[in-house]
Amino acid sequence: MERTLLLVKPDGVVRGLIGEVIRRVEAKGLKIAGLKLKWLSKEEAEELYSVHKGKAFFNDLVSHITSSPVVAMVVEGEKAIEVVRRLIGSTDPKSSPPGTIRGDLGLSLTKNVVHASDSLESAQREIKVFFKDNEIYSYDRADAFWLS
Ligand code: 3AN
Repeated sequence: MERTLLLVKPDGVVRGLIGEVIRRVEAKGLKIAGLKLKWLSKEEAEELYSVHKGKAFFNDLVSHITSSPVVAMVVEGEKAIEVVRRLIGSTDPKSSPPGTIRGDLGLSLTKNVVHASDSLESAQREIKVFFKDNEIYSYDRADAFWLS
């Protein structure tokens, strides 16, 4: 099964949207294999966003993601990376389609409610920023039969 990292960013946390994001992940049928609240250090944030180093918005990104705790989830399922990316929508919430997390819940490009890994390589790197191997669990959803 594929694993991806999904974050509720500081704007989502302080706006009280943690439950709404988790609800959508669960309702979709994906499995939450790891879950924690974590306040990132500047160094951890720079590692998370290392692919954006040097871009004009890098400092804003790091300063936003370190402005409050985030909720980090390891989400597991068939094609989880692609499925979660579709669930969150496109980067700019103003043009993200209705029905997606960003399309339904936000307006700001930097404060765009959630982050999710965009490739297997990013998922593996990003999960390590938040979770030790023994903090990610294997178990079965009771409705697994109906979702496969
Ligand atoms: P996504 O989060 O959809 O994968 P990325 O990886 O291109 O988008 O960008 C990471 C984050 O950087 C976005 N979530 C957004 O907060 C911010 N970002 C991306 N492009 C811009 C931009 N042009 N101006 C400001 N912030 C941006």
